[in-house]
Amino acid sequence: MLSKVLGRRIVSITKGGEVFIERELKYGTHNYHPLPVVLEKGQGVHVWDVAGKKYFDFLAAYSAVNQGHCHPKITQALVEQSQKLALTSRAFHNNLLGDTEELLCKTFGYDKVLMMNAGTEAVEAAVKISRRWGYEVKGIPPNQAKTVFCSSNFWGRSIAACASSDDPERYKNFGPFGGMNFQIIPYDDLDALEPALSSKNTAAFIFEPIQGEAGVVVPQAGYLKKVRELCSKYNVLMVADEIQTGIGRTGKMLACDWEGVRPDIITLGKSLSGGMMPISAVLGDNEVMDVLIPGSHGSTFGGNPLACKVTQAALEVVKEENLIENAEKVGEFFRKEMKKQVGQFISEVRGRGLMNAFVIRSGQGAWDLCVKMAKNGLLAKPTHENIIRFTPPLIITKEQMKEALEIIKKSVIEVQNE
Ligand code: IF1
Repeated sequence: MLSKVLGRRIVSITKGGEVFIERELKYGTHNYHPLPVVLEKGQGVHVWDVAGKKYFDFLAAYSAVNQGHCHPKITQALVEQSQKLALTSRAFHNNLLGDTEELLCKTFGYDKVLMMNAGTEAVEAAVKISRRWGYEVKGIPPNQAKTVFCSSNFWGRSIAACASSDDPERYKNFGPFGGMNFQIIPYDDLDALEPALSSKNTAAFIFEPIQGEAGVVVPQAGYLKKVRELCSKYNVLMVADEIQTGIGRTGKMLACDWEGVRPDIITLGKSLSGGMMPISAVLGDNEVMDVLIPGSHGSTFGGNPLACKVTQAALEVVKEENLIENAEKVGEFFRKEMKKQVGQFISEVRGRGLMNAFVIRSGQGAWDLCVKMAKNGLLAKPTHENIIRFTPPLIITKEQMKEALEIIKKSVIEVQNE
């Protein structure tokens, strides 16, 4: 069945999916261009569409579902706590917040944590904290603090996130952005880093240890170490956005662990809740985090009892099920197998742990391949015209990965023959 909404022809991969897609197009803003599948169920590494077709989920909600869909332990935490106490606001104490904060601090090795909701809010808070630290600890003159970001960064769609982006899709016609004093330097470029950090009003360098939206861009070996070195040398806060790379995704707890580097601030989100709800966090030591005093920051939902219980369960699952080791091992296997495919069609396979991508040599065709893979039972999403990202849940077994690789290989052959 084909139909048209606002001149757009709808072709659904999911049998009978058109009616759902049409309704979204009619009543929802058109701020996404999803693959035309309509999902209704998820379990572990799989999702099912409304017609009952089963797919491997190789997006895992942009790494929010590291623990797998509807993990029984996290689901149970959510259900039980939602029947007891979901939200108090921070106007009162609750019996779970302190425990959860302690767990987060001890797990990641920092003095203090700020719990928020969306990842964007965590990075936004890190910008505020580092600016205030700049004025009150470093001694930057009022309203002069500079924050340094990288080209092709992605941390959300708030006004500050748009202001720090060099991608017109993010900022076009959303201005003005004047007065933020954000500087954008090339990613993975040590020559650009030192001049930006040495300027005396620089408060923070905010970056992704592996860039996600940019296409799973892994910096050269030694980059993270050098960032640490230069941040320390010039008394600039090193802020690692680990919202996508953190919690085991790259085969270490944090991507910064690959170079044994400890940032001054880290931001976490996504799989901190195993995908159950938006939960994010900012972690740092007292000297930095103590700039927040009553009234300076907060949110209605941040640190709510439901989020606390879910966070505890989500982190326990990562540990109990050895997801970090599994990500490293199965990720290595994925890259080894995919690298055999490098040739006429695929030019490069890159990534760490289970955060991987391949590049299509011709510079286009990622969308068509994703449609083909979906038809063959595997969901992944292009980033740019020619890059496909593969980020399955970290619970994926080697056997499941073998099965998934067959689908990917078969789909690559099929699109080439069309
Ligand atoms: C969308 C990409 C992933 C993030 C990092 C902060 C945030 C994100 C490193 C903000 C969010 C998302 C959001 C999603 C698409 C997506 C994405 F394709 F854009 F690059 F994951 F790969 N820092 N990433 O990656 O977190 O507020 O969304 O919870 O469409 O916005 P959020």
